[in-house]
Amino acid sequence: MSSCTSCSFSSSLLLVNPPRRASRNDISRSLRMSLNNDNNNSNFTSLSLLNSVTKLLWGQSLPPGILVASVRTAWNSAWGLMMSQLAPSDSTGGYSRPASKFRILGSLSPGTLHLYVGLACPWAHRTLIVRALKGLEEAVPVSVASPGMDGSWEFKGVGGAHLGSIGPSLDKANGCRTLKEVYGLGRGGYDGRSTVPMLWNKGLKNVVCNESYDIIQLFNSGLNGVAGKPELDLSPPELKEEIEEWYRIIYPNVNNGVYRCGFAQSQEAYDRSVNELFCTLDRLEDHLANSRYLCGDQFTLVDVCLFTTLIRFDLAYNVLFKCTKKKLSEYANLHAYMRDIYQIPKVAATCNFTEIMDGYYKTLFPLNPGSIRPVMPSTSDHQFLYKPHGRESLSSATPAIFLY
Ligand SMILES: N[C@@H](CCC(=O)N[C@@H](CS)C(=O)NCC(=O)O)C(=O)O
Repeated sequence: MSSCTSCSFSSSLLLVNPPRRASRNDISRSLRMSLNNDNNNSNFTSLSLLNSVTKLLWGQSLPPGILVASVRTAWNSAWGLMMSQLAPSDSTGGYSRPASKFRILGSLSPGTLHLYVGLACPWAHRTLIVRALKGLEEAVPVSVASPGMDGSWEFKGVGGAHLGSIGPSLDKANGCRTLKEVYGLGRGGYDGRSTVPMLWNKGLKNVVCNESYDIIQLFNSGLNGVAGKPELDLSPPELKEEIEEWYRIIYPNVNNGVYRCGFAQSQEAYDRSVNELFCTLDRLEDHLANSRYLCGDQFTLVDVCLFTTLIRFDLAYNVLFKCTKKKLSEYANLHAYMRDIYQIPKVAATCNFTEIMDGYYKTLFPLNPGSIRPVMPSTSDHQFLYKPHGRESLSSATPAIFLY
């Protein structure tokens, strides 16, 4: 007979010992024991205290009604408080992403740049892809941060590469322990959000930019003097308008759209976001039936922006952000398009699935309090992503990305 976890949970709640009155000595002995047991692990102290008091007052467990009602009230209040600070919302409970503080203004001296990224982050992933495709690895060295327990970025240098992909590192430019410390080194200090990607000027010891869209434009055309592939243009003048048009669609509805689903703080806000996300995916699915990339035959910056969300979709957003209407693997054209991009030389090495899954399921604590990481879907597996995509036939000529 198979056992059902929900049944065993509720039956354990019903195992209530007959209550007995606890003496003052009982309570103080129990509290002392619980504190001694927890000396090495302060995280569990309050939980053990609660357990001890509960056992003395009610036996093995709290009456189920009191337990559920009190945990629900405490959890809802804590969740509301955390979400209001981590994921600011508008008056309808919809997620409202804070604007990036550091934008690129004017020209830069290339010899002094250093890039900070985190591998779970789709915005940072954009910069790693364009850096690799343009051959900027030597000109713009990179430090790879990992998520810390409190959700901020730290340099631990451990975690490792996944199937030959890039892995976490220490801070190679400033030797800092956290990204917050690096931001703080900048002129005038800084106490705001310390986000990745972040481009740092080593000579001036200053933050240059922390907006991914600015950074990928700079990498594409602003550093050609030091790029290994200066001829490759991922935003050619004749496609600029079309690229911007697509970006105006995919940024709010897909790139930020998945976050709007996951960070929604009301049913109404979630319903609106999930509807806009899937309507846009349906539209992209139709478009990609006859077009190899978003702007026809040419792979551009807007494909990079779409790719970094798609590659995380079934791994994280489908489950954790409740983007559940469909899996990406159910969209034949979008999934093949994603595989096509994954197979462009150097792109696969920028995708670290272990870091992506750990980053989302273990760090976004308010959305996954138990930190349990689900099993990876087989359609997101490296071998599956290398299967033939059959999209060459949609190109009338060899795309520029394969020429240089
Ligand atoms: N608009 C920014 C967004 C960057 C961003 O939100 N990065 C997240 C990781 S996915 C981050 O570093 N969050 C840390 C924090 O908010 O403290 C961009 O596109 O570069």
